[in-house]
Amino acid sequence: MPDLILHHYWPSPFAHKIRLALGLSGTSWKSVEIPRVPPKPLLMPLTAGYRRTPVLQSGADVYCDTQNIVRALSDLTGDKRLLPDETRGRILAFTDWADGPIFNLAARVVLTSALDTAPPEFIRDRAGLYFGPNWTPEGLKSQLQGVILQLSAHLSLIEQGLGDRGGFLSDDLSYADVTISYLAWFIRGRWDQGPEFLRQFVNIERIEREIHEAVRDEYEDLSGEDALVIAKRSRSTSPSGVSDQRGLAPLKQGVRVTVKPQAETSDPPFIGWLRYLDRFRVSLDHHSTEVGDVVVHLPIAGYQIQPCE
Ligand SMILES: N[C@@H](CCC(=O)N[C@@H](CS)C(=O)NCC(=O)O)C(=O)O
Repeated sequence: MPDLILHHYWPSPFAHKIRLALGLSGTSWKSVEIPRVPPKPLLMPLTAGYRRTPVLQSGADVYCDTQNIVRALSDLTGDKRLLPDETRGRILAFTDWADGPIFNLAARVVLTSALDTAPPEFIRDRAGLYFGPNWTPEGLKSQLQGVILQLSAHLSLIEQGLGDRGGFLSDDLSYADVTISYLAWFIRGRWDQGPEFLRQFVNIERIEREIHEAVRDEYEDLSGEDALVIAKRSRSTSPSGVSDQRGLAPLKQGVRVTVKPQAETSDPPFIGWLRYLDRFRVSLDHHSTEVGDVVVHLPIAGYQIQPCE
């Protein structure tokens, strides 16, 4: 297996989730630091337009979105700790929910509290990604109390689902617990009232602590330029083929498609040639002068795939 290269920045909560997942599975990795806001000139040649953080590269294969990254990570490494066979579906359904509504509420709290202190271009960029085009600072502020109540209700469900030992869906800690941990890490580190707010969730705090104690951080720095050279010198190991699409008008292998998040966001569309599609993943052939031919992998859930006219 080629080295796993994580394109990320340290304060990113979604990147933190994947750093914890790499650590829990005992996988060593290379760290490429990318900017927190565009332009991202050493990332975009790899991703067919995907701009979010993190991105996992393995040679000429580029995995976007953490649900997809963690599946790839366990498939590439053979690790069974993150997603044990018997609970894989339950864990990924749980983390899909946690990354959606719960993260969105946490991001609202963090961004609303940072409205008067963070750089305005950062706030504009993130609000466009998470809240769509119609957000206003006043609207965010007036909703803050209700948003905190919602966040608390969601976390209370997780707290109720946890005992005083073991993980959320298994005796041993899994990717479900990594996900609980990154949410707590984000709320604790980026909201001034976060540490006090989290005190009501003793078992979430326990999971956060146990995961951070369990992980081994084994990484080496790599430059963005070197990561592009690695992609250019490598060949994708991804399969090709479009599986049965359950009776729908079939998308044909080789057609040019756009892929866009289903939610209302300011993300640009990602464009490439359809190479592979199964029940969970869509893979696009992508070419740029900096990297030659690479394959960009995205999850299907949460993304709208359409042939280009
Ligand atoms: N659904 C994506 C969400 C990733 C995401 O929103 N990441 C944030 C950073 S924590 C982001 O991309 N922010 C904008 C950026 O880095 O340009 C995933 O699971 O990877």
